[in-house]
Amino acid sequence: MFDKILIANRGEIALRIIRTCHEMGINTVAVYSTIDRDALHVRFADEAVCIGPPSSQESYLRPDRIIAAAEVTGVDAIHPGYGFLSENAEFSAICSDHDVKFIGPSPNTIDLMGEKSLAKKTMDKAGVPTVPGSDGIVESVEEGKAIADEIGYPVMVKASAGGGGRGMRLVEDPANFQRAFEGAQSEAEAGFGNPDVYIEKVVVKPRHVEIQILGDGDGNVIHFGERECSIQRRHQKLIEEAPSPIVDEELREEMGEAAIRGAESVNYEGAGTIEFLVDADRNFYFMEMNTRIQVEHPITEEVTDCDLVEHQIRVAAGEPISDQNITMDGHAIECRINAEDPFKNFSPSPGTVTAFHQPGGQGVRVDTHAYVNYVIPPTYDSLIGKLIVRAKTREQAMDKMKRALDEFIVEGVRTTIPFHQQMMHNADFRAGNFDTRFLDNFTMRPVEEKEAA
Ligand code: MV4
Repeated sequence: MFDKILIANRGEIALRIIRTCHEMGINTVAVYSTIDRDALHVRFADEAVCIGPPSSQESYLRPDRIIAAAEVTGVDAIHPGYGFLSENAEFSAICSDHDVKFIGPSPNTIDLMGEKSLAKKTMDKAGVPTVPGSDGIVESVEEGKAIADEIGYPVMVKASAGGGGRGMRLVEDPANFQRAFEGAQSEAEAGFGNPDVYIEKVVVKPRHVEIQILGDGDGNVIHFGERECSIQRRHQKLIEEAPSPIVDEELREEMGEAAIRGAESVNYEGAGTIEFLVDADRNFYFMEMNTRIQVEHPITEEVTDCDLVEHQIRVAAGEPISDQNITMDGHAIECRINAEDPFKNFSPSPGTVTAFHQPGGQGVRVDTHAYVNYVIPPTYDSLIGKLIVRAKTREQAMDKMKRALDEFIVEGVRTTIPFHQQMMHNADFRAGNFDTRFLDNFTMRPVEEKEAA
């Protein structure tokens, strides 16, 4: 097992990783930018190294500075968390060049899954259901139009280097095809330096259901059931839950088997997520694979009673997967608490947290790096905490979430807490009646302010 791990991240996920390391008796090294010098990950790690100014480009995204910190402190491994360098194949390769274990998949696997069209082909070959569409990259408008005519409109033009909703165009009819196709190509070129696009039939009113997997790099893969990304806004997830209200034991087994086939076909190592679109008839189709630990991993931990970060560390250290019999029990929900104003289009609300009280009680978990007088920098993402509840049933979990949200006090900045309170009372959400477009038809009900903020 490793003696010392460097955490190449900040915020709640850095704390999350440090916690598991310390439970495993592993020493930790934090890295931080100058604006994070008072952050809790710096305080809770055994050692900390400053890696640059606030800009991510000059700090958390600098492989050279992170490797220098790793060499100075003599770590065995680097945990990248999510975001930043977590899905950067080059960084994974640089780590292995410096004899530091990257806790995650190989550079080849990261590259393969990052190239969405190739990832889809790989999954298709492994027998994972995919959405009908082009066989890989489409080179010209004429070729694209012919494919669209064959599969039928509406179609989706997707950037192969994109993902998470970036570089995607919906085309309703042939008259709009050329504009959408060329628009997607130039957006992809501008955004990712790669104009490649591919085409798929549109899955209407899809739901986003993903399977958590873990591979040991020797062809053994297990799954931890599904999560549903219930409520999202402009591809930003706000509420996730496990299990999905539309997945029963039979569908779980089918999707789990498909995810395992896909991951085994690439000898997957580490934790990963296979994302599916699920249509109204509960057909499921591969969408993307994430090669990192995800923000919403705690809901899976709560219903499977596993520590996914511990699993990541153990497979990275070369241990075989021990837990072969994972089952889901109960229901977990996560609400993302962002420093954003839900009454003002979720506009960012950085600043000083003047009061902070987090909820507790049975079945309540808060993963956060915030504290009283913490200054939320405007520099990074707006996530300041995750409120996770777990109960026997979905209904009880929603009621517990309501209660926990009522106890959550954050003053000095606006947060998404009022949004979540309204969602927990929303009849459609409560009935499990939603899809990925739910928020298109939702506006916040204005509420009386208890007090001026
Ligand atoms: C789709 C789709 C419908 N049909 N593909 C959005 C994120 C990117 N990973 C893929 N996305 C979608 N792909 C086909 N063939 C609808 C979406 C989509 C979506 C998916 C998951 C969660 C939220 C979404 C919001 C809008 C569109």
